Amino acid sequence: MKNLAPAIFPPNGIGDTKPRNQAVLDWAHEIGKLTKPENIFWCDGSEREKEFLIAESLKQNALIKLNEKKVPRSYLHRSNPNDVARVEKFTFICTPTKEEAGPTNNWSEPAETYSKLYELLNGAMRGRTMFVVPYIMGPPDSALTKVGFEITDSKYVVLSMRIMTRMGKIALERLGNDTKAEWNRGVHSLLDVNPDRRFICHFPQDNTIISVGSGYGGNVLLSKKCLALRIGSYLARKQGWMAEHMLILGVESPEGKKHYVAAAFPSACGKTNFAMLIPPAHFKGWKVTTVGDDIAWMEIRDGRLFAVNPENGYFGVVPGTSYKSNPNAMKSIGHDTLYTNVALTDDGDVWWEGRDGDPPGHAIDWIGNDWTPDSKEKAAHPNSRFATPMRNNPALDPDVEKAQGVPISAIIFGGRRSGTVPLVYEAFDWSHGVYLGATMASETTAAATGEVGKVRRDPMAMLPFCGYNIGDYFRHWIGIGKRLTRPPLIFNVNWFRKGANGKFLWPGFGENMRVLKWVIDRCEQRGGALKSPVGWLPSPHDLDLDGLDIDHQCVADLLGIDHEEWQKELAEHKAFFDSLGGVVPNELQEQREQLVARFTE
Ligand code: OXD
Ligand code: MN
Repeated sequence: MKNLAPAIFPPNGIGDTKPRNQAVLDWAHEIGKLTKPENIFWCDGSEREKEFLIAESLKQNALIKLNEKKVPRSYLHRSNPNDVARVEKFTFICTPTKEEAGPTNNWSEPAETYSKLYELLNGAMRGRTMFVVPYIMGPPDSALTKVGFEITDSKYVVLSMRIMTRMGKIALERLGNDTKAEWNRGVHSLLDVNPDRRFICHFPQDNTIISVGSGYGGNVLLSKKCLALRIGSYLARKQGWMAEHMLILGVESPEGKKHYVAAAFPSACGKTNFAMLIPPAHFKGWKVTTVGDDIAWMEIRDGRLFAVNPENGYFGVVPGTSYKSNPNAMKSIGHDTLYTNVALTDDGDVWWEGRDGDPPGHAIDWIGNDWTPDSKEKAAHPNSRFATPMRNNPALDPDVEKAQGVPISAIIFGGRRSGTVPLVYEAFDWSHGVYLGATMASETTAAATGEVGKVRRDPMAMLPFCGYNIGDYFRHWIGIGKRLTRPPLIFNVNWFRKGANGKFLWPGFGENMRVLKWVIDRCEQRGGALKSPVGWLPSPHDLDLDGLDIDHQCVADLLGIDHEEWQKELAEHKAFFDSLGGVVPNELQEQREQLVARFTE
């Protein structure tokens, strides 16, 4: 096997912070015996460690240093072209029975899967360094926070984990010496980055993840999709909390009244943009702040939902990011950022499709080939990414580290739908809201391999991330609602509706503040709405559209409910529930029947 990650040899004082917890040591020893690395590097999260890893990565061409004046302290990594997105086909939930994984997951028997993976891992780190990365997910003092360890043979993974998690000594301290304490075991090896040997396997009962054959963030930063969502959702159900694919933002009015909102949109549907929204000039005095851009962990306190962002950084899609679409993201990724698969300009800057200004006359594309504006290929891969510390965000919420999290006033579901679904509407109550989440759908994007642009049902944006039976997941949502005395209001949004001419009807980006404002008005019990079969709909004058160049017909089209389209939609809801083979709880079947009935009233 070609050695894709030759060993590195740290000087004394780097790479030698061994954990004291015997359970961790035993596990690392076992994985070392199996993978047979040249040496073991125990990470501590220090600056010295980072400098050393960067220097070695530069020597091995795993990173390219960017122009220090243009993007200080930032680097470019190019992945293998066969390895640019999450691979849902090769992602498995390995529960003792297939029923526990449910109809929406690939299932594989745990014992057989362990033995297949151990065979692949046998000797896989020969000539490589095995890194042991301790990290926590969640604010340092939160009760929701979890400890994880990731073993990897990739320096890029270690450097990314430094950005995306609170990594190093902080985790060793949090775990302590208790050999019975809960912590996640993550093993990752690049192997030879061959799609035929690419498996992302989760063993929820063992709190264990094994990922082989990939170097792409969503498959290998095991803290994120694997722990915080798949294993996280399994633990959350068992322990009575929620792990969701949601951004969290704060909205503060000019009078200083603040609400927090969580929103679930599928991958690459604008969660990062929404979380960093800058209100348009018309909303003078309003402020939006970011708690998180991808994942929310929520628990019930005083009858309310409180949320924390388990992550420490943003792993966002680069193409389309600009001062027009997301100025705060542009400021965030202007320094201390690790880019993957964007283009490199001749002056050592980065470039991507959709960046402000003219394209460069010449660049090196994401694969490493010459590129000019006349090239047929894209300069940056459509799923090229940035990893940037959340502290780079000028709009970071001041309570992002708060142990108890932030109280959630509203939950928003949304997808990318060119037709049928109105710009915004509100559920009648929690159960109806769960139905909105359970039936949401979106056109697929480049964040996962497969066909792009195909409408698929993606319940709560968790289809690729729910680590157990989706029917039980729906039941968990309904059960949470019963425990809430002050539940958040639930909404559905669709920024992507198109008119007859095929053009988007809604300007999106910062203008989404107008929809957010209506959501907040509803939370404050002052926003107007009309009862429709699908839920509470704003009438055009309930939305603050002052100063927006949009004609009446556009607004009517955005908010319209086309009964014919909805008949099709209702049939699709039924087909989706039927496809799940009897796991859908009665409450949601009843919601569907009520929705059908409302259309005949
Ligand atoms: C992500 C994803 O990277 O959802 O956040 O794919
Ligand atoms: Mn995501």
